[in-house]
Parts: sequence; structure tokens; C-alpha cells
Amino acid sequence: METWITAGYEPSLPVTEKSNPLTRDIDKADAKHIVHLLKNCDAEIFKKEWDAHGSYQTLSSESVIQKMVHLAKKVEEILKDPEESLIVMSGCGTSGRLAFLLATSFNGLLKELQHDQIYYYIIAGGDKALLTSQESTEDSPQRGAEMLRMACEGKKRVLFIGISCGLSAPFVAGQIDFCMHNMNVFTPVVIGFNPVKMARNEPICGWPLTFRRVLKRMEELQKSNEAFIINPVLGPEAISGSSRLKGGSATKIVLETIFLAGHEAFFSSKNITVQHILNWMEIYKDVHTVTYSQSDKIAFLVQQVGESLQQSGHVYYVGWSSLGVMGVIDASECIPTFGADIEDVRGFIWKGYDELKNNEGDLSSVGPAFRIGHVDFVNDILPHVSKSDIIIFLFALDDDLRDIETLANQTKLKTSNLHAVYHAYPECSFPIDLKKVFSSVLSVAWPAVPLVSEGYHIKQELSTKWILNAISTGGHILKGKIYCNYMLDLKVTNTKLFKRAVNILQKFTRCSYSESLKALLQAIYDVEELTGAMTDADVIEHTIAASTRTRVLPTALVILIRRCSISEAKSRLDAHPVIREAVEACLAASQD
Ligand code: S6P
Repeated sequence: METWITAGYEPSLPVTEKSNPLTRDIDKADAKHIVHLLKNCDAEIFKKEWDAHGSYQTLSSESVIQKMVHLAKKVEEILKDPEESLIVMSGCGTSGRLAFLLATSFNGLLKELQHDQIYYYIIAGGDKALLTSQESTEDSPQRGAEMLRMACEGKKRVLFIGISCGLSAPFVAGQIDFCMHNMNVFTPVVIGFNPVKMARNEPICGWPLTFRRVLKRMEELQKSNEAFIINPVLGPEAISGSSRLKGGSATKIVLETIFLAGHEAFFSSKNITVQHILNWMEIYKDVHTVTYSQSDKIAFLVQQVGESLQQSGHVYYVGWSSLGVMGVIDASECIPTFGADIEDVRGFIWKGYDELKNNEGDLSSVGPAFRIGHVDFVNDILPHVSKSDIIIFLFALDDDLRDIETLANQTKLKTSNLHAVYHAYPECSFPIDLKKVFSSVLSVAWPAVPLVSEGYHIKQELSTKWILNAISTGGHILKGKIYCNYMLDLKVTNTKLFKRAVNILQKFTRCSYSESLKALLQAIYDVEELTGAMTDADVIEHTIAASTRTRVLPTALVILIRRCSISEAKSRLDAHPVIREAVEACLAASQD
């Protein structure tokens, strides 16, 4: 039995916030070992059971699969009557980005089949959040409900899918609650990866309910198949709480399987059965095997990216088709996950917003980081590329190879630190001249060019997601951003992250809750003595104040470990720019 399942293991934390025993020492691993650990963590997505008592549901549990069958039938019904119906997916951060990816790619498939588009996405913070971190909007149930109401005006039937990996985002709770007040139109669905009893139960500012209470009401409706909670347990994330990893992948797997089964039933009159859904799970498991069969090459890229980041270089993903979108998504996640600067890791897609098909259209006027087309890469980035920057092309051999070759040659004139991650098919050859342009190539081989009916690039997208997640996570680990398997320098920009920060302080200092809270507030408000107004402010106010500060959590940690003033903590951190080294030095000194 896995250690994390035992009753005494981090008992106050839900599974999605626990630390994974597999990756306890990932901060000290080399690139090869990092990839090995990530591979093992990702394999947990497909675990058939966690213990002999079946204490936790998994992705292959009968109850989970049955609900997926039900939902696929709902999708089929909506396809039959698309005019006044809608499937809306919504979430915050990565969950919202996946809602976007799935809605746009499945609408694209329907367009190819000349069928009305039925998918819609909502992301907390609007489309800006597709590219940058807008973590604070996650805390507003009212905003979530309002955005949903506006999106569904005039619709007679809506399948609403709220995605919150931790079953924690107030934004999503507000939407589910809104659905449950309008059951004549809505069928509410929640996707997350904790048991309901671990769903977040803290009071939400200015709102009478908690996420768990919303789910409890949903459980009643679930008995009559009027609502659905899909919440298999995937085990803790490789980097504690980083639900972009397994949570994001499993969200993609669950929803694609449901949508594809619904499409097959409608377009090809196939029966939707439990076996059908289980077959898809096996296909995704193969994607894991095929992808990680290239572990050595992934590790090579992790090493290169780590070296670039250590030298304050940049990482640029330049992608084609939806693989470019995977690059944009992975890049955007580095900001909240590793406290990275918006310029550190950037993604570019072929035709920019024309290809992104996002709700709000072209956002390039918002700022330089919102210029995401290849043209922008050529104009803004290429002229300034330095030796420490690394560029990774992402494509499949059924993309436009001439265009890839032109841009590759243009890039090669500026830097040789140019690499390719591509998907190969027996029907397509990779021109030798093109291959030669790259310093390294990582090729993932598939048995055939994917068909529209099988979701076109969905397997390649997941494979690319795993590769990029490994590259960005591994690169930041090598840069010293992670301590054990925790991101210590996290930005405390919403209530979930605030709670995580207090928990990390308690874990590493063994100080009480109130001592940890006090140190965190000192770091947030940058004061030696807290005023009454500061201690009385609610958590949302703390997170607003924290959003303008840097190194909040590390500063609080040093205050507690060294029992020192905030000014001493800051100068100790200044002496060690690498956070992991700073914390290690303080911990070592405290044991003297
Ligand atoms: C996690 C990522 C965050 C989450 C967001 C939503 O790696 O940095 O942006 O996606 O906080 O979380 P959840 O639990 O509601 O899906």
C-alpha cells in the first residue's frame, strides 16, 4: 500500500495537496532521475486500485466509468439537438486552459464534420488567463456564476462541466450552485481528484456555502442522475499541489473520452458501453508508454533547459497546430508554479490568435507577452536571442514541413541551441535537410497519421504535455526552485495558495499555526510588527497585498527557522539567490 494512503500521512491535507513520497528527493535528482520520477508519478493516473479495500476510486473504477457512459449519452443528445443546447466547461488556471483547449478542439472537429458547434469554455479572469497567471479571480463564486449565466442566456439545455482538480475553486463552486438553482436548464458536472469528504470546506468570503457543501447537495442529485461528480484519485502530484501535472492530464483524458464516445454514438451509431470507455483508457496508457520510451531524450532537454534557466536564459516553445497551444499552456503555468517571470518561458503558435480561436480574439495589444504568433517570435524574439536561450520546435510530421523548415533555418542563423520535439508516422518522412538544422531531435513514433474521427492530435497533445511538463518542471528543479518536492517561492495570490503557504511553513519549521501565520503576514506586509488592521484583514486582502511582493514564503520560512527579524531574513536570502540553497543553509545553521 502506498505510504500516503495511511491515516497518519499529512492527515489535514486532501490528496491533491499531499506530498508524493515518490518524489521526496526530486530536488536533488539529476535530469535522468527527474524524468524517471515524473514517469512513475504520471503512471499513477492509470492505477487500477490504491489499496485492497478500494478506499479510493480510480480512473478505472466501475462507478467512475458508469458516470462517463452517462455523460457521453448526454453529449450524444446535445449533438442531436444542437440549436438550443450547449456544453460549457469552466475552470481556473490550468483547469480553465484545458476547458479552452477541449472546447476549441472539439468545436474544430465538429466544423470538419459540418455540424453545429456545441462547446464553450469559461476561464476565470477571461482570456488573459490563458497566457498569464490570474490566480486571484479563482476566489469569486459570484463572478463564476455571472460568467456562466451570461454564456448560457437563451439556451434550453446546458451540460455544465466545472473543473477543479482540488475540488476547491470558489469560482467553480459558484457556478455549480447556480446550475442547481436552474435545474430546468442545467445538468451540473464536477471534475476533480479528491474524495468529496476532502473537498475544501473553509468559508468563502461573502458567500454562504463551501465547496464541500455544494458537492453534498450535488450528491443528492447524483442519485437520480441529474448531476455527476467525477472524482477519481490520482495520488499526490510530483510537485506538491501542482495540479497542472496529473490533474491536468487526467482532466484531458476524462473529458476527451466522454466527448469522443458521444461523437461516435452520434456520427457512427456506435453503442456507448463501459468497455468502450475502458478501451480509451488503455489507449491513453499506451500514450504514456510511447512518450516515456523517449525518457533519455526528454532528460537531455531537461538538462539543456535547466542550464538555460540557470544562466537566466529564456525558453521558447515554437509550435504548430494544437501542439503549439500545448507550448503556450505549459509556458503560462511556469509563472504561478515556479514564480517565473512572464518572459522566462514563452510559447508561440503558428498563426497566433487566428489559430487559437479564443473567445476574446486578438489580445496582442495587451502587452508584449500576449504576442504569440510565429511572426511575433521572428520580430520580437529572434533579433535578441542570446547564447543562453533555448528554442524548442513542437510539431507533427503531418504539419506544414516547408513552413517549419523556413522558420528553422531562420532561427538557426541566430542560435544553434535549437531542438525539435516531433511526432512521427510511418506514412510521413522527415526530410534529412530539416533534421540537420536541429541540435537534437526527440521523436515520438505513432503507428499511423491520426484521423479526425479519433480526435485528430489528442494523443500527440497529451504526449507533448507530458514532455513539456517534464522539461519545465525539471528545468526549474535544476535551477533550484524546488525544495524536497515543494515549490517554496510560490506566489501567495489566492486563498488556496495562502493555505498551502501556511502548511509549508508548519511542515518545515514545526512551528504552530499561529506562529506560521504571523511570519507569513510579516513577510506579506513587509513589517517587523503587525498592526491590528493587518491581523484583522481577511485572507483575500492578504493575498492582494502579497501579489506585489516577492519571496514571501521564503522570507517567512527564514524568520521562523532562524527566529530572526524580517530584515535579517531578507539579507540572508540576498546572500543566496537560489532559494533551495538559502533554505538549506538556514536549516543547517539552525541545527548547529
Ligand atoms: C496548478 C496551477 C493552478 C491551478 C488553479 C486551479 O498547477 O498552477 O493555476 O490550475 O489554481 O486549480 P483547481 O484545483 O481548481 O483545478
